[in-house]
Amino acid sequence: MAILSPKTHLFFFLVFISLCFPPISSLSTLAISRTSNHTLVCALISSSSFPRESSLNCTSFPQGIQIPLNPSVPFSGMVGGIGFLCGLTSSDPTVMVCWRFSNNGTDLTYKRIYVGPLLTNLDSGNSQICGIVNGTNRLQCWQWHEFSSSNRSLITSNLAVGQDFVCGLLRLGQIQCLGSFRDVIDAVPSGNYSEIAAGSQYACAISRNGSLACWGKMVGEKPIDRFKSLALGDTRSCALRINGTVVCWGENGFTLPSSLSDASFETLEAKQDIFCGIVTSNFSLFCWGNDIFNSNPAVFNGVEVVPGPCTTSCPCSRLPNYGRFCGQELMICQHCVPEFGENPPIVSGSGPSPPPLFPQPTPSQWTGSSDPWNTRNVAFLVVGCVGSFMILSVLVILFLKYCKIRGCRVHDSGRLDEAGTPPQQGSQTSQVQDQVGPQLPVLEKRLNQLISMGNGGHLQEFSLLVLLQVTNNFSEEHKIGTGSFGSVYHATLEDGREVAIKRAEASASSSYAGGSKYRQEDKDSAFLNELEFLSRLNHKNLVRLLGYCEDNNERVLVFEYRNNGTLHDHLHRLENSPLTSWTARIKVALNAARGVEYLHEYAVPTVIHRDIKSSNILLDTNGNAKVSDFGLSLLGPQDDETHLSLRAAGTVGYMDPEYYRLQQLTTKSDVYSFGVTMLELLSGYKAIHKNENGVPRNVVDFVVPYIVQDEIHRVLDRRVPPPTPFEIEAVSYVGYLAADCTTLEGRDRPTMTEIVNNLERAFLACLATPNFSRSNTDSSK
Ligand SMILES: *[C@@H]1O[C@H](CO)[C@@H](O)[C@H](O)[C@H]1NC(C)=O
Ligand SMILES: *[C@@H]1O[C@H](CO)[C@@H](O)[C@H](O)[C@H]1NC(C)=O
Ligand SMILES: *[C@@H]1O[C@H](CO)[C@@H](O)[C@H](O)[C@H]1NC(C)=O
Ligand SMILES: *[C@@H]1O[C@H](CO)[C@@H](O)[C@H](O)[C@H]1NC(C)=O
Ligand SMILES: *[C@@H]1O[C@H](CO)[C@@H](O)[C@H](O)[C@H]1NC(C)=O
Ligand SMILES: *[C@@H]1O[C@H](CO)[C@@H](O)[C@H](O)[C@H]1NC(C)=O
Ligand SMILES: *[C@@H]1O[C@H](CO)[C@@H](O)[C@H](O)[C@H]1NC(C)=O
Ligand SMILES: *[C@@H]1O[C@H](CO)[C@@H](O)[C@H](O)[C@H]1NC(C)=O
Ligand SMILES: CC(=O)N[C@H]1CO[C@H](CO)[C@@H](O)[C@@H]1O
Repeated sequence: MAILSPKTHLFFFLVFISLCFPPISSLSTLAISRTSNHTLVCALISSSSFPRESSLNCTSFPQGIQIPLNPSVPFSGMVGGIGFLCGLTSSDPTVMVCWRFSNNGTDLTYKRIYVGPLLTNLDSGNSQICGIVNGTNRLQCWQWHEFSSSNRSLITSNLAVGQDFVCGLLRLGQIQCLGSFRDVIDAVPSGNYSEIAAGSQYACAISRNGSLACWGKMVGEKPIDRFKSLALGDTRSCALRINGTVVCWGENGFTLPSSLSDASFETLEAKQDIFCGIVTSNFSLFCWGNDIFNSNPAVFNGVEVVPGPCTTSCPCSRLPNYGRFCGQELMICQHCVPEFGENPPIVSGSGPSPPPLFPQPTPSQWTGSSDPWNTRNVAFLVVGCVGSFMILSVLVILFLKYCKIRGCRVHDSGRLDEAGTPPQQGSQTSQVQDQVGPQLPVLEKRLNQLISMGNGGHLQEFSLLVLLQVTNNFSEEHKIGTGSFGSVYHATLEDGREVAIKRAEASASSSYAGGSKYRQEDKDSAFLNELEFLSRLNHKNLVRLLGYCEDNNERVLVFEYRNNGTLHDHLHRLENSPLTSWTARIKVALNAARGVEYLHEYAVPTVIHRDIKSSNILLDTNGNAKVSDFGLSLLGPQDDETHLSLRAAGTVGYMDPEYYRLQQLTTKSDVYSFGVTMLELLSGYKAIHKNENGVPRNVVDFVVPYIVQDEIHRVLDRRVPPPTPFEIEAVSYVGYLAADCTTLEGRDRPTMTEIVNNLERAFLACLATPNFSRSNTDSSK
């Protein structure tokens, strides 16, 4: 067996630790770019429109530099340096685009320097940019050859890039610096830190007790106080006190302009000699450092700048009322602040040893000493990780035990009736019922398997009584749609979850019951087999199956439900359609295509959706799309040959003519329906609609001829402003793609993977004007 060096051990332990705790995002929502004569200040401006995504806005001081930005491309962060600005899109995959400009801003070039997974951290010095890739925690730098990705950076947060060095914090708060600038690399202080920043030739960090440590070639005296954030330039520095006010120091007695000395800031940014900050009270942006700004520091006054990146978790507190900046389930973090009252303001040097000041992030409490490789720490971490896993396991076991005793599922009312036991009054309101009736062994076994699979907590059996109650006996006012297999009802469960309940047509179930050559147990087992399979489909662009209800005559599936409307509603029903840009529409198509691709390519066995249409694509408030209604074949008649259905399922207008003709169902049938949906997205016409003379018309017959003659502009949805120069190529590209999808012969249509790749390309093309988009995706030049 190979003997691993302590360093290797350490590496693996830290990899292990990073898997245990998700990375902390530190992107910046404002950036400063400099040229010798200009300062360009860029910020994410919050938008109130749907989808709720912020737009990047840049202002040049004095006027001159103009970055051509597509207003409908959402950005999540940005960095600036000398003669460049880079923005990180909030799309998936994440794209980083950079603009370079000459001194007077005229010589603008554009380059896409990164396409890939999310970057959790991004920072730039005057000329170098580094980021941390989500998932692997790999450090990636651009324009910096010695930092190959093979270098073992363990930095997980607070990336800080200076001139020829990069520093950051490790998981437990220790500092790591890499690079060739020895003044900084060789003087890294030990201890626990909550934030770090880099100037061009020095760095400062805020220790867990709020005091400041600086090393390298700093100009001026560091102030004595307690701080929560920093911004460092070339020879000037500013720091954010814990009460939100700013103090500055540096060359020639640099100080904060007195007009800002009382203002409370949320966050700061610096480049060379210019500093900017977002004011806490109204999120306006103020800058200082040269004559232009000092005389009028308000840059975006009265305009709300997004005060921080939207992220999934925070190490300390989160900003109140972040909802208007971020979509669902995202939040904006605040800088970590040492607790008040614990420590008197710092008397430098000695003092009582600091009490643990950070109640929230558990990892920090495990930091034992300044030696990051301390075995005790690692042991604690291992115990922590293993411990939480064990707690989880114990919970699962307890849950299973509980279920065994209490019975977490309800027998269908049919059998209860047969057993002559009337349903109890109280049982109607609860999915957990005490009654355990006579059991079908097969059913029991399969259910136990389902529950013990680990999906157990996810897939729930609902009692018919409960479903009847929440839908008021499947009443009309709960009905939200009728699909090929039955009706869909909207309801709110007792626990507050909103669900879509899909119930098979009585006719379907009777035809199902009619084919009585199988024993009931076999049919139940087949149903559960399929359910088990569906419950394992898990993709962010697929609506999640929550549970089911199975009864002699009832087959019901329960799905998650987000009441933000279907694509059909957004295109045809809502008065002022919120899908107001071509970029947003292409994004919806891309999202939906990814969901269908998952069904076709990654589900084993392959799932053919059979009923793709705009009303089966749900949108959330961020303009993300989820495909619903897959697996509804469960609710249809059961045939011996699943792929050779006699009753062609689907919706008129979307149905593959080849499937209709040959009764041969393949994944290419879904591709056809998806193509119709894309035509709908582009033209705004329903799949079947009436022309000017009131004659019904098919969107394929009407729109495709224009597309193939390169005249798509004549049939584009008028409710969306004409494509911007950024979007023109992308829109016609998507048009051709939709035309390909709707060709008559299935074998001539692209696969869903090809569609996803093409839509991705189209979406990326929306990021830049054609003139600038010729560069490739080379990533480390
Ligand atoms: C940027 O913001 C200014 C006001 O601060 C506004 O006039 C301008 O239209 C915005 N530009 C873009 C592209 O949104
Ligand atoms: C830049 O500023 C210098 C003086 O600082 C001036 O001589 C030069 O003309 C300026 N260039 C432009 C393009 O404004
Ligand atoms: C900007 O600078 C470039 C050279 O860097 C020069 O060719 C161009 O004429 C300048 N434009 C203006 C408007 O000053
Ligand atoms: C980041 O990586 C983690 C772990 O690999 C993953 O669970 C998460 O979904 C990723 N986040 C994004 C936004 O890609
Ligand atoms: C680091 O933090 C731990 C607990 O939070 C503390 O015991 C230890 O003294 C700290 N180390 C330094 C150098 O401050
Ligand atoms: C913030 O704290 C500093 C000293 O730490 C103090 O001088 C200043 O008055 C305080 N400002 C406010 C607004 O509390
Ligand atoms: C925002 O707050 C700052 C500082 O408190 C103030 O100077 C500025 O006038 C405010 N702006 C608006 C538009 O209220
Ligand atoms: C705060 O922490 C730093 C380093 O972690 C230490 O040098 C300093 O003495 C501490 N200050 C107080 C007041 O505990
Ligand atoms: C900054 C740093 O440590 N760079 C190193 C990265 O790795 C290569 C070899 O893989 C070294 O040559 C660099 O010095």
